[in-house]
Amino acid sequence: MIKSATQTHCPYCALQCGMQLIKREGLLDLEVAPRNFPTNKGGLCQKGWSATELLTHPERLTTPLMRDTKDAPLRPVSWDEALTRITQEIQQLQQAHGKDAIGVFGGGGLTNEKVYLLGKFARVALGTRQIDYNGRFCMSSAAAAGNRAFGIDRGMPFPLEDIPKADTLFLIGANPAETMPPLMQYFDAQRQRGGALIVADPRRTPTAQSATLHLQLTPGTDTALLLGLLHLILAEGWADLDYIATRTTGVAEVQRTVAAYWPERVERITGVPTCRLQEAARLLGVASTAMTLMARGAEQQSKGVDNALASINLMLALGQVGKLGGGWGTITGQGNGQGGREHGQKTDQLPGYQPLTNPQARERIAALWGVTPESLPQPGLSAYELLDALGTETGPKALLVFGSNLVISAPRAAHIEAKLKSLDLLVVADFFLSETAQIADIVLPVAQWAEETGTMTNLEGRVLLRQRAQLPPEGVKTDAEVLIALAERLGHAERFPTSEPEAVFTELGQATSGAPADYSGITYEKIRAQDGVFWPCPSDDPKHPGTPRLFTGNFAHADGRARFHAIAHSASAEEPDDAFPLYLTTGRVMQQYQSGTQTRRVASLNTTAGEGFVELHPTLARQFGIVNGQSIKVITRRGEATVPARVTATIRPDTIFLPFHYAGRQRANLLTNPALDPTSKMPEFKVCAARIEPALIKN
Ligand SMILES: Nc1nc2c(c(=O)[nH]1)N[C@H]1C(S)=C(S)[C@@H](COP(=O)(O)OP(=O)(O)OC[C@H]3O[C@@H](n4cnc5c(=O)[nH]c(N)nc54)[C@H](O)[C@@H]3O)O[C@H]1N2
Ligand SMILES: Nc1nc2c(c(=O)[nH]1)N[C@H]1C(S)=C(S)[C@@H](COP(=O)(O)OP(=O)(O)OC[C@H]3O[C@@H](n4cnc5c(=O)[nH]c(N)nc54)[C@H](O)[C@@H]3O)O[C@H]1N2
Ligand code: SF4
Ligand SMILES: [Mo]
Repeated sequence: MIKSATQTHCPYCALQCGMQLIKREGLLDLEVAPRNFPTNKGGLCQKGWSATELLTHPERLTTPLMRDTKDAPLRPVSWDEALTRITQEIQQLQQAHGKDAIGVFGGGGLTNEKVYLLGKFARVALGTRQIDYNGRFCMSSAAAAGNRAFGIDRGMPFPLEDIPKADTLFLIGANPAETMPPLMQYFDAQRQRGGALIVADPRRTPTAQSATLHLQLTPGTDTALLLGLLHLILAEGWADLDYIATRTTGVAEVQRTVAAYWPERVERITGVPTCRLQEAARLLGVASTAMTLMARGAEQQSKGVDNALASINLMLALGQVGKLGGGWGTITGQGNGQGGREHGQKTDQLPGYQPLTNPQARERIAALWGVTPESLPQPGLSAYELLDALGTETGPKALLVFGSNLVISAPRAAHIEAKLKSLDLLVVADFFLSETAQIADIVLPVAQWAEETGTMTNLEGRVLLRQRAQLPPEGVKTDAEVLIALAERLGHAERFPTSEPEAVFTELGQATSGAPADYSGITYEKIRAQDGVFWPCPSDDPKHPGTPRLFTGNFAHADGRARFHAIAHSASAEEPDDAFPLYLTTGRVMQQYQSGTQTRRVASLNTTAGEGFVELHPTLARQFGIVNGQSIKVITRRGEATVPARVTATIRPDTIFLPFHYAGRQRANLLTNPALDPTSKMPEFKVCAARIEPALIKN
């Protein structure tokens, strides 16, 4: 007998598939059932289907853990003991070194309510400028480009239902067949309508295999490819001159720069044959509707912002942005990757996408929070810079981590692991003993997605409601309860009156009223009634339905026009040479999620994808006498990893690929280069130089 059926969403990626959680009489485990939600339409991937296994997992943390000295093991303690020690250490460190001695690291998997509370906690209860989050490693390049070109960043400025309306669809550095399987139904519908799909990826991924045209470019050469396409489109007269004249500025400079990217030159840089480049330009140029979707392949580079801007230039030149079935978007990654970058856990930002440096925004938010504008800190360091500064003379001496497993996911991970270990105090809130929690001084056990309510903003900018299906296990608190308890102990009880999600959401709405990401007209009731509400949704009209499509009339810049950006191709921060002759790139497999804390604990996922690997081309394998399955050492200037070889003709012969989900010696981030994009501060996860050799011992 069914006791309850809760309408909610998956705990993992930004598609935030709708699902139901069924509780049956006499059974402990919740059961996942389909839900006819407008985005996934009942579909879920393997990760979504198996998500409830983690609620009752035997390794679930149900009591705070603490170590008394750096060498002592973690031991169970009461909440009171854990919170008292955290409070005392924070106060001592701030007394000795100033407010910025405490750092906070958030995550794009946290609900909007938690993101909002975390940002407020850092600025008000801690008074520190040192807060940033893992979305910096995920969405920051596309976000910066959207802001510069359109005046606002909403990953997809249109709903998913527009995808099938594109005559030509261009996917750049995205592998949704593995990273968002239910999304593929939109691509299938687009193909069935007779549309063309172009995929730019150094690997012939399952996504590329379904494409009309695959551009198998050299890692790190996206800008050159995109400039080459624009060169051809302008030369062939396929640009929309009316649109350019009435809706954009800055094209002249772009015309000058792309002149230097003739097809043969672009072929030399990218390895993409001229005939394929010409075919791609034609498919885009003659289409009446063309849409570009980009993801981490082109964004996680030291020139990720340039790559995104170059692809926006292309869609602007074709007059596609703001057209139904056309446009430019990025495929946001983490569950709340979109909302996570809007509500104040970014170091330079107040809720609603308001700059922390803007005097009017500071004044408004300070008034709402009951503090003076002067007391709000200024921006601090970006994620990698913050981690790199830990334990230094001027850097934070303590770090509170909510929703990230940095020992696995940060670039140059061995260095970051050493930095984390050098801290006076490392606090990690998690539901499992992640690799980062394992080295913490204090670990706080928190509730999982099915045990708390809160909103998430999906990849389309649609604000959704996750609803609690059952209470957390005894001994476990929600992240919000932890933040409120700490704020109280730090003497700020009156400014943090509640951890109750709906009340926090109302405050978040007030904080964002009139801001770019305006949530003030959104309520839990409206989300339930409408299957989600697209921001902006201002409160001046209580019936405001939200805004599924942006840019149909105007862009968000003051003059209403989009900006072209003149860009030249530049090399990646580290190119192959004699000592490190191969390109190394990294990414994902279908069965594992991110740092793997969750999915490596799900038996059905881990039996098929429980181990890391390095993909390499048969030609390369022959050259080194390597056979499939053999243990391989992959070496870069940062370190070495040991993984089994996966020999496959789907990868370029000059490139190797490692998934980043695995721990220990299989960690891809032992190898990666933390070179940062100058604007977005995104690390170059997708390109560095490597060499390989057979490993003597097994990994
Ligand atoms: N199964 C699964 N799904 C996930 C996640 C997960 O961990 N596992 N994570 C979620 C999150 S947070 C994110 S951000 C998204 C990421 O989703 P995607 O961006 O689709 O995933 P990635 O595998 O990181 O990268 C995509 C592709 O970029 C290619 N690539 C590598 N280098 C280059 C390059 O120089 N240029 C170009 N054009 N392409 C390149 C890779 O070969 C890869 O196929 O997935 C989300 N969904
Ligand atoms: N080499 C390489 N490295 C990469 C990437 C790549 O493509 N290549 N991709 C980057 C990208 S796009 C991303 S998004 C990052 C992601 O990497 P991480 O930031 O490590 O992300 P997760 O693995 O999702 O980490 C979330 C951790 O928080 C816990 N957690 C989940 N939800 C909550 C919650 O609500 N509250 C609390 N307190 N804890 C929670 C999980 O159990 C897990 O331990 O990795 C980046 N690193
Ligand atoms: S695609 Fe993403 S949101 Fe949907 S079930 Fe899979 S992991 Fe969950
Ligand atoms: Mo991500």
